[in-house]
Amino acid sequence: MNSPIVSRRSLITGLTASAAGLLSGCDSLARDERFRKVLFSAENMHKWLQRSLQDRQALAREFRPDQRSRFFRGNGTLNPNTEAYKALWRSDFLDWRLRVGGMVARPLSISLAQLHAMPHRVQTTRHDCVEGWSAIGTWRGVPLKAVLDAAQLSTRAKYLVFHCMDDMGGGATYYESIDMVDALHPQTILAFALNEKPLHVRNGAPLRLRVERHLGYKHAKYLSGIEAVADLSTIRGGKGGFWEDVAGYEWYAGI
Ligand SMILES: Nc1nc2c(c(=O)[nH]1)N[C@H]1C(S)=C(S)[C@@H](COP(=O)(O)O)O[C@H]1N2
Ligand SMILES: [Mo]
Repeated sequence: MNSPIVSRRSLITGLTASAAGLLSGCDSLARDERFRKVLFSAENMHKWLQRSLQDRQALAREFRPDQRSRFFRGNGTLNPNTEAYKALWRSDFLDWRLRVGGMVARPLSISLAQLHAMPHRVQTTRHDCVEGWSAIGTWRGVPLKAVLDAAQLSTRAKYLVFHCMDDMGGGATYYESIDMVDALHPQTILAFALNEKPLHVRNGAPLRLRVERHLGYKHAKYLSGIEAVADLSTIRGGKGGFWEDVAGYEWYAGI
């Protein structure tokens, strides 16, 4: 491995001698124009990654309250209708808790009153459903980041899984997941109000996710818990969401 040829090649390419050794049989590689382009593209790759991160941090368009749809329709589950959900609804969700667990230092169990006491964000945005309809509504909720900070999210966590209370059949509840870029996005909120009224059952009472740079199915309604994980492959069907698992929907639904 310490032949003069290898060390000269590793000087030229900046690779270690052993890595350069893997390129054996391509002695003229470093002089090859195409190879130089590959080297330079590492720099381009960095610029590209930087740019796409900035794209993902960009805000979704916000509207004026007078631009709202007169009726914000519901889609998917319109009422979970389980005994457990009905009992929570009857008591005005007083006994409901949002559990925050998984890769956090401080697991939380948060009441609606506690969420109301946290900082709020209000945003009027357009919801786009893959089924071909859109609606503009004003959402009020707690930035997800505030909840993650309170729970002391581990730096090793890569995704958040949102568990819901509605049974999609055979005891399988709806669920969704997002990565940390979306989790920390300023418009990603846990919403408890729509158009300045407590969430209607149809729209996800008592709490639903708003992740404004994504299509409708990512916006999990009827939340019961948030789980921080390093890997989605061991969660449920492994594809990161109910429709991803059963119908092949894209996990990344960015708009
Ligand atoms: N728990 C749960 N969340 C859900 C769904 C669902 O069926 N169950 N449907 C999704 C889809 S496909 C859309 S378009 C939106 C609809 O939100 P809305 O009912 O407030 O219009 O919720 C999303 N979140
Ligand atoms: Mo949807």
